[in-house]
Amino acid sequence: MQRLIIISNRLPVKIELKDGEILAKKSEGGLATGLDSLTNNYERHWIGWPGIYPENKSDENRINAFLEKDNIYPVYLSKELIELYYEGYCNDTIWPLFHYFFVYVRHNQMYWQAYQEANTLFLKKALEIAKPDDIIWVHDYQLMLLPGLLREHLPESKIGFFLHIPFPAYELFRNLTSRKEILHGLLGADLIGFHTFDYMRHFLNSAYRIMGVDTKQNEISYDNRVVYTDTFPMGIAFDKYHNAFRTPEVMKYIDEYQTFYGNQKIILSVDRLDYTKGILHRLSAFDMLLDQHPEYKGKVSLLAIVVPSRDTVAQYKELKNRIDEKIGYINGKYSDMNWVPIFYLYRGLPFEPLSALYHLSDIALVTPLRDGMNLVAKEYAAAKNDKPGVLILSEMAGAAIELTDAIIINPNSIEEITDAMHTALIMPEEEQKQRLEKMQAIIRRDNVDTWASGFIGQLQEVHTIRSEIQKKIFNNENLSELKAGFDNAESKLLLLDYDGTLVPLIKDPAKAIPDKKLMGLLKKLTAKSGVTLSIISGRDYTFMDKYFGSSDIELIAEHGSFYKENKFWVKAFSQSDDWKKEIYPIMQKITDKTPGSCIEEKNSAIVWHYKKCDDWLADLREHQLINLLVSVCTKNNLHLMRGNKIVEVMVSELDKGNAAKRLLNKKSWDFILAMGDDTTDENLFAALPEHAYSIRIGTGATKARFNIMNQKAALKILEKLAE
Ligand code: GDG
Repeated sequence: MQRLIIISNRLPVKIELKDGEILAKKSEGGLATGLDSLTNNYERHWIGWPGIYPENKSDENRINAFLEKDNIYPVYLSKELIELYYEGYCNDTIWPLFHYFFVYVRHNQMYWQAYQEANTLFLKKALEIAKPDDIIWVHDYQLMLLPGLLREHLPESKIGFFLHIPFPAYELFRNLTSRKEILHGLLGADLIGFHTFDYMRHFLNSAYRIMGVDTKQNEISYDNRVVYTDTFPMGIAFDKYHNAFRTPEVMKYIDEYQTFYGNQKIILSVDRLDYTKGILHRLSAFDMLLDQHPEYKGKVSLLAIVVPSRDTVAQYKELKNRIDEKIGYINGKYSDMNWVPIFYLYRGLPFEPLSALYHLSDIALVTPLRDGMNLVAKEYAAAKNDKPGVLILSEMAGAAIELTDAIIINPNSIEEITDAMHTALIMPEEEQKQRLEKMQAIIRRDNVDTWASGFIGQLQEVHTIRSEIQKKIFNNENLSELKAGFDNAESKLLLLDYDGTLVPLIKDPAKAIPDKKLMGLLKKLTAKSGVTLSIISGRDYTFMDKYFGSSDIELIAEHGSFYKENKFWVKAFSQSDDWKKEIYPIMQKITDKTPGSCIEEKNSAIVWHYKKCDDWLADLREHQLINLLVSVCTKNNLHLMRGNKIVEVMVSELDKGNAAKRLLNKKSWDFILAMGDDTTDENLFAALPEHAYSIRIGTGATKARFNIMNQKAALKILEKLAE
């Protein structure tokens, strides 16, 4: 069975030692539930921190043996490391930054060192457990360096990463001093998952701007690999929450609470103690509701459950004090002998009483200032059955993208939250039911099982694509075969592209001129007996003539519009230049609006270059330019082409394939090799006979027989032939 290794900061169990005895407390978290559903198809293993500091090796060994039965492998972290790595870098730097609480962010070199150290400890454990064919799925912001570390040691492995919290906008993320290292770490994965499209967009933008990587839709080319990103909104175990009210344990609580609250309307609020959850804003809104609508006094109560969390961190302690104070203030202001406005629990509740409260509450008030997803919102909507209710949901929670039938509010506006509570309190039951039905259909379909299997399924697919690419990668065996074929052949034709093949692609094409080493290599090759070497380029013939005019190389310029024969350049097309008068002003207009872009005019083409431009702006202008050009090109029978950071309009009779035919048909060649890196080279590859070698530089989809990783590798092949 395929092995699946989950790595998360916390294990799905918390270990305690009581009088020498090992106690394991199972966590009910969404992640553990979602992964349970995969156990039919995968052998699940789990690596993480067990939440305990064993005092000696023998305790460690006993805990290890106890957990290993369930394929669970603990990573032990010292108290000091937890302080600096978890409470420090994770919760004092990353958490506030990624949730847009910029003023709370603390940059501390010791935190960062501890974060690296902790990630390395997780790596060590993973290397003990993982086998080459395993799927490795790393979770969340505590382990963002781990995919990169794993990739160094297990280059061929299937590695996925899922971020449970938001990924912030570039303008915020760029402030992180270790931003490059974090991005490098994440880019070690094959697939990076986010809850929403916005988080993914922010990540792609940061990767592009900070690492200068090429991004194409949801793909990133990095380190000779393609990294995929996608959205997987996390769901819940729908049936568990939907059917809970039928179980005797939950029924017992429902009866108990119903008797206690009577006809009172209950507004429920459940969160971990966290400044991101907007608890204080929510309390202010409830204060305003009672102030503006005194008719609710004695009839409506807020039940605030705050689950203790991170309360050793200063900001959390302060938040706790302010919540206590505010609740005291509101209760003091409005309470009478028979009624309390706010019931306040500073503790977590077991599943059964919580489900009973979901079932009974008239409103759930879920108003985080920022939240990756928020599962409480989904749980409340799922738990509703015969008794309806209204979900008030912050637009800043990932869940708001899916649950559009909630009352969506801006959590910063006390007035909006207040109005929403009033709207919910007077909403007809029929409307409540309709809204719930629509939300339940979504939560039932996109549940936690589909989330987990969707991610793993896509990771497998991505890996299959990678293996397909890998199969086409030109390897040493292919090189030996190529060399033998070349040496044994009598007549040999080499068809070589220029930019991106013989010279690297650089921002300023004028500077991409052949150096001495390249000229020496080409000379050596052309001097070999039986060799015809041709450079087929998109460059104009003046450039080609300047650098290669005096050599024995067969020159083809402007994608085949001109070729050199018997020392003279021959024009290979019949169209007049009239079309240029229409095309040029269109390109000029777009160039004027796009700093860094420029126009290149050739004899048979006009090219708009945008290599030096900002990607986002270039993308916009490219679309605008193509829209403007399409009808003019059709009318004038011109070819409109998108190349590598260029848009080119050219006379339509020509392409590199047609151009090569003149040489291909000259004689029956024993050996043919064609190499190129751009879309224009695809026509060349398609025109070759079956026995020819064709190699595409880069990992893009191609008609060529092989791919090679980069331009340097292309030169190495030519050097081998020249030996
Ligand atoms: C992170 C992201 C993202 C809470 N109180 C009790 C209790 N809970 C359970 C809820 C829910 C879970 O805890 C909380 O999940 P959230 O999604 O609301 O928030 P985070 O813990 O901050 O989780 C978040 C999530 O990861 C998943 O990707 O949605 O945005 O911040 O399941 O039911 N459970 C019980 N008693 C409680 O008192 N039994």
